Amino acid sequence: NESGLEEVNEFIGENQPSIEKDLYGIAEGKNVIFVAAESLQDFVINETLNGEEITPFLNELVEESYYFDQFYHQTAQGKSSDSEFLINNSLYPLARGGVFFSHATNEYYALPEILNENGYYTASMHGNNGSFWNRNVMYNQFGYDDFYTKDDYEITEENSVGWGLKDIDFMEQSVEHMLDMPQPFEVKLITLTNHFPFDLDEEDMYIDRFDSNSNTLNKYFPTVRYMDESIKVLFERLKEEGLYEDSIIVIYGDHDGISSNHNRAMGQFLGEDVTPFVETQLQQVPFIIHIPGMEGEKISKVSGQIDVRPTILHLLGIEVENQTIFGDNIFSEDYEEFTILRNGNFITDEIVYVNEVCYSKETGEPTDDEKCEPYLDRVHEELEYSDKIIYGDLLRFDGRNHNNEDTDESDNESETPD
Ligand code: GP9
Repeated sequence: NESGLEEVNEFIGENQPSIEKDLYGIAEGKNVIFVAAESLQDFVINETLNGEEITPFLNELVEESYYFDQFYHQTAQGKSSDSEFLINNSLYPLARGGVFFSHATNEYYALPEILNENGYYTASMHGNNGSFWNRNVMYNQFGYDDFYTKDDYEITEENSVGWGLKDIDFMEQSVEHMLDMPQPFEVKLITLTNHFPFDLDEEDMYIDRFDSNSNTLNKYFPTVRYMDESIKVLFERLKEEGLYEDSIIVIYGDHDGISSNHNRAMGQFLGEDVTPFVETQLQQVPFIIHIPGMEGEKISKVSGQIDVRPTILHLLGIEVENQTIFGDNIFSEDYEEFTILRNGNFITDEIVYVNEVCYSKETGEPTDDEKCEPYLDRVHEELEYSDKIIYGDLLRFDGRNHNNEDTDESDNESETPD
């Protein structure tokens, strides 16, 4: 009921996104191009395998972008779809199941809808079925103007691998579509090639596989390298078509690609045992904001996907009053380094709490429980309030949500990727 929303908003209280004047509105009116980097974890950035860079393009890019190197994914079983939920709503996904399936007809007040209200055309783009993760249903509630799916791309046997259209071809064809879009636009490019089981054609292998007892980890590096190349192609094509200068490009890793089943092999790559502490650090994914003409900077604040929306809206100079959200603008001086993972683990600038053990970040060793205790109630409450919004469909009382009836629903069979 309505009082449920009031209670949540009371809890959120002053936790409205804070303003840091320097960067406010710096990207006003620009196109926003999100790249959802499938399974991209942060440990590959600035790393080599057999002396070769794994992500040469991203390594260059982070030098001339805002690069958040302590940024965590906060997804659960809904994987890629959970990351979309977080980024568009600044709410937590559910602990079990996928909110894209269980609560796809709820009312939301999502980022595309806010951007629509501010004169943007919005679209999500994916070289696979529109029904994966029930996106074609959920997107109606997010307010996307259009959803480009495999029917909008030229897909052949030659330009496909694994799960569908190869990322380089996807980038090239997506830029073609962008040329027909009204500006400013917000698009989300959902990449695919770096998806388990990380299959790749020989001709696309820019680096060799790793050599360990995990075939999955071994194959991960060449597909990451391929995705890196596809992002380079995206930048080149945007420049060639004159779209680059008027766009900001926002790249985020959607979730981990290498699960704890591969800890031994991962330990071999990292040169250290994958303890629960290290495993939590491995949940870091890259978050890169590239604004043409700006130098950017490395920002080592602990942060997460829940912060993406307020951070981007801040750069665009779009203020939204009384938002029911749990993230904050990472650029702000008041930003609190306190990131909650969906399983209840959490990270601050000093500690990492994993499976009820409190670790010192400095040593990676267990430390006094007292250091973690002050946060425990907040973790519990924040996740619970976010769940209440979803279970109670509380945003229907917000009054600002308008369903978008135009999104393509022709492909209505829902599928999970697993
Ligand atoms: C499916 C793709 C992959 O369309 O986005 O989803 P994932 O398995 O990574 O959640």
